[in-house]
Amino acid sequence: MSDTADLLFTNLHLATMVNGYGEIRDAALAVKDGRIAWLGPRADAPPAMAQHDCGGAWMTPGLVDCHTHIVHAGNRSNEWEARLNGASYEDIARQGGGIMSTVRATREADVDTLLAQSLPRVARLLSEGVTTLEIKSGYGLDLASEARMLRAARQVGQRLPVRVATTFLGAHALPPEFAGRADDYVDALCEDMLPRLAQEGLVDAVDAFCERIGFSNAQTERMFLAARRLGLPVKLHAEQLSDQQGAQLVARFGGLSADHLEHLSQASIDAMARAGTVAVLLPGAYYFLRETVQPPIAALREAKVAMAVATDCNPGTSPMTSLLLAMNMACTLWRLTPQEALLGATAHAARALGLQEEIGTLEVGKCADLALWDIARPADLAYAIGFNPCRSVVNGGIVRAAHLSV
Ligand code: DI6
Ligand code: FE
Repeated sequence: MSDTADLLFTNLHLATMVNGYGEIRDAALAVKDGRIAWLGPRADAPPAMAQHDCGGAWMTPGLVDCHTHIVHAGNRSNEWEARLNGASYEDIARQGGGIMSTVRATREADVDTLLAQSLPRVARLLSEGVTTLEIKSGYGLDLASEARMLRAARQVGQRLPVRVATTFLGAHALPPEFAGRADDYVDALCEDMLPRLAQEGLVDAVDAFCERIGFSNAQTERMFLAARRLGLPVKLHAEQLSDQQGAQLVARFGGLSADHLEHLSQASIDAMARAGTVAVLLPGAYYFLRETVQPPIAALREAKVAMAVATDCNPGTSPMTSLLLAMNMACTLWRLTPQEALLGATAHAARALGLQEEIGTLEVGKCADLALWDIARPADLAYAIGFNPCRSVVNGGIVRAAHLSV
């Protein structure tokens, strides 16, 4: 076996995302067997079977959207419009609206219908250089419907050039058949649904919605214990609407991430820092809900908690399929630096999925999941609003056009 690389990307600048941007100008990057085999100054490039002239583009790690509910059926623009025309929350709830309308639509959808509705959203994300995508269940809320969501999520990764990490979010809302019996529902999740779905290989991580209107800390802890019994990592929707100290709970379990975090306390920040739990920031939901309490960015930065940025793509609170826009919002609304935003969509997002050994930075040995951009400098990725400078994308060493038709 020769040491000659399969493919050499030349005439480009690298943002390796190791120690900040980790810029290497006038660089080259070699791929062998789908992995990064070498990177450095163009003048030192090794021989390769083929060359790809990048025309002076910038290359970053492929982007990672580490928090989405992108597989679901139906949409809630009707409710959104009704509210903007003066309907109250109660009016909408009385007409069966809100999260339960998505649950009804998702329960009625077979896997092909879920895919038909979800693939265009995913394709939109992938056109912006996303190469890894987390997809949560949580709009089925019964075994068969949660299984369909997770099977559809796995199929997204077979139908489109993207690595998919699945998360079981059965503890997202209380299904109507368990009204008034939340503990019985959590029993069903822990003892029946999660073990079966994990057995089928459908679950990479376990999440819950820990909130006054969601699940209690005690119920969340039972989910985490069930996950631990199955050897699955945990993450948590925490401190989105109020401080429940959910982030401390997920940190105590060595969780991958705590997500949302607008109402995060200093004690929880300290617990996350000690545990290495990533703070996943979701500015789309903050924007769409017109929230006013910002996550404590300066304190997270001070405590050296890794911050990720994701779309939270969902029909109720963040109907968003642009990770670049989420990065812009994190900078504009919350004062992340453009470098933090890009780390948040690459290296730190990979950590939030436990995939930091495989993806998230440009380093020898990592998977060759890459994005090429027609930009002047890395900050341009968070700067522009509604502009997509992605020139092409590389999945495991295979080059594809940025735009995909599904
Ligand atoms: N937090 C949210 O913002 C979404 N889920 C969650 O746990 C809302 C989901 C929806 O309204 O459909
Ligand atoms: Fe979410």
